[in-house]
This record gives sequence, C-alpha cells and structure tokens, in this order.
Amino acid sequence: MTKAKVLVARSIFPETIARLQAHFEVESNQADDNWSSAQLIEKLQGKQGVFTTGSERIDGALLAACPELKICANMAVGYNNFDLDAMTARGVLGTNAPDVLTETTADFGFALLMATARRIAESEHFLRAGKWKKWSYDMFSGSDIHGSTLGIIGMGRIGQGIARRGALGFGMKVIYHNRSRLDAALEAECKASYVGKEELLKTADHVVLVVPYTPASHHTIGAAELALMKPTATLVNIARGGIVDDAALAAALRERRIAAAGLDVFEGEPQVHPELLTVPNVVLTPHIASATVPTRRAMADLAVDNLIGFLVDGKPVTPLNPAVLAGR
Ligand code: 8YV
Repeated sequence: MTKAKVLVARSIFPETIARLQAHFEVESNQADDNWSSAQLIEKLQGKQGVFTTGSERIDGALLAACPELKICANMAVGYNNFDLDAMTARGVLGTNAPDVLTETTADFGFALLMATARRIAESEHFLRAGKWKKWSYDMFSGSDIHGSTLGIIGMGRIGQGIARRGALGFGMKVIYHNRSRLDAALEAECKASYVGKEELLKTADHVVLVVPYTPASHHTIGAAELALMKPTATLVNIARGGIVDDAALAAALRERRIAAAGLDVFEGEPQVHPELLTVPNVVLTPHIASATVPTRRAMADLAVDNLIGFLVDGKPVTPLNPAVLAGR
C-alpha cells in the first residue's frame, strides 16, 4: 500500500518526525523557515495531511489550491488559524490538541499573574541595570495575590485550572464570566461564582483572559473595558492576540489607569506593539504558556495520533468538524 504524504509545517521533535515516518512519506520544515502562504501551498501539493502549529492559516483559498489535502492537525488547543467552515465545505478534517496542555498552561497563567502583580520582571531589570543602591519602603510595591479577587474571562478547562489554583492555593475569591455558566457542581469544585463581564471588570483585582479567539471575542478588552477596571488592577492575557486591543492597553498602562499587565500573546505576533515594549509596567513573554518539554511532546504526539488515526485507521482522536467523518 502506498503511504500517504504528510507535511510538517514547522521544526519539531525528531521523535515526532520518526513516528510520522513509520506511517507516511514526510516532508518537514526542520529548518524552521517562515513560509508565506504561497510557499505553504507549494509545499502542500500532493500532500494528504499537514501538521500545523497554530499559526499557519488554513482557509478557503489555500484549500482550493491544495485539492488532495484531507486533514490539518493542529499542535495547539486553539484553532483560530483554521477556517473550519471552509474546511468542512471541502471535506477537510481539522483536529486540535486539547487537554494535554491544560495544567501546564494554567500554571503559566498563574506564574504570569504573580510576576505581574509582584513586579518581578520590572524589578529584575532594575537590579540588572545596577540601579539598586539602597532599601526603600516603597521599592517595587505590588499588589497582593492571596485574599484578592480573581476575575477569569473564559471558563474552559484552562480557566478552571486557574480558578482552582487561585481559590485552593491562594485563598482568592474567584469570579468568572463565560459564554455559558458552568453547572453547579463544577462551579463548586472551582469555588467560582458567575458574574456579568462589567461586574467582573469593576470588582476584580486581577483579571485573567482565557477565551478562544473568534470574531465575537475580538477586542474583548478595549478602551471601554479598561476604563471599568480598578486603577490598582492587573490584566493577564494567555488566550490569543486580538482578545485585547494592545494599543488601548499600552495607553492605559502608560497613564497608570490600570496597574500592570502580563501578556503571553499579542495582536500580529511575533510583532509586538511598539508602545508595549516601552511601558515599564508590563511583563511580556513570547507565547510560551504551554512550553514545557513533556507538554509540548504530548501536544505533538496528539497531533500525530490524529494524523495516523485519520489517514491510516479512519478514526481521529480529537476531530473539530466531525461532519467530515460522517460524509466519508
Ligand atoms: C501553542 C497555544 O504553543 O495551544 C494553543 O492554543 O496557544 C499554544 O499552546 C501555540 O499555538 C503554538 O503551537
């Protein structure tokens, strides 16, 4: 039987490539070049599957130019790089990598919250620059985590992980806003209370964003929302760039209308709004919330499981548009 052909769009663990090679003819971007969409289309010619990492745009134009493509397996829980309607219309399956990164990403969300509230990055830069000459009673005073109010926007698996860490580990009062309310048992387990978005923004000491990016969630936090927050509040975004209006946030930080922000994701990343690079009261990290070796391995393995599951066995593990399977 001839092997299906699979493209790996980014550099990845050698073990991941080896697993794929056991089942497929594999072409991979081990040089980690930034392919344009025209280059991606060219590389996809004759391929039935593609291993994507969350940043390769798969839309109707690409699909029309790649008629043999049958599956796009994202090594990411988020899949806003997929036009899922266009994929379904063309009978192309999309898969993502949920669950395996939940706890690691929640850990990072909490780490970023703590670094932001306690001004860890800002004070480290001060020390490294040789500016620490004396003790001072108000040097890098931050805001408390324990006993404060944590507001979570987006209460999926990662949001729930952050809620548990806040409530059980730090005695925080946890409020959340979500498209739909959690059932009572889950709310009780996370020790979280449902509130409207406006109430959350007005009352939370720390706001953490964990919503998927969709046209409806674009600029969930803009100038109007920032104006509702307390001047002492912090904002953390581990969701996606585009959930926050970065220009409005940079202005609010510069004018100290909110105290600080921690951002792992950016509009137009890897470009970062130049204003964010100059304000001191923001912690910036390069989209690394899921970056631990075991978690990245598990994410890669799940993407491979999906490619094998679909192209070899006809049974993908985490399909996003199962209508495609029904139509086969
Ligand atoms: C990924 C993520 O690292 O899973 C997601 O949705 O944002 C991250 O865990 C990123 O998409 C690159 O794979």
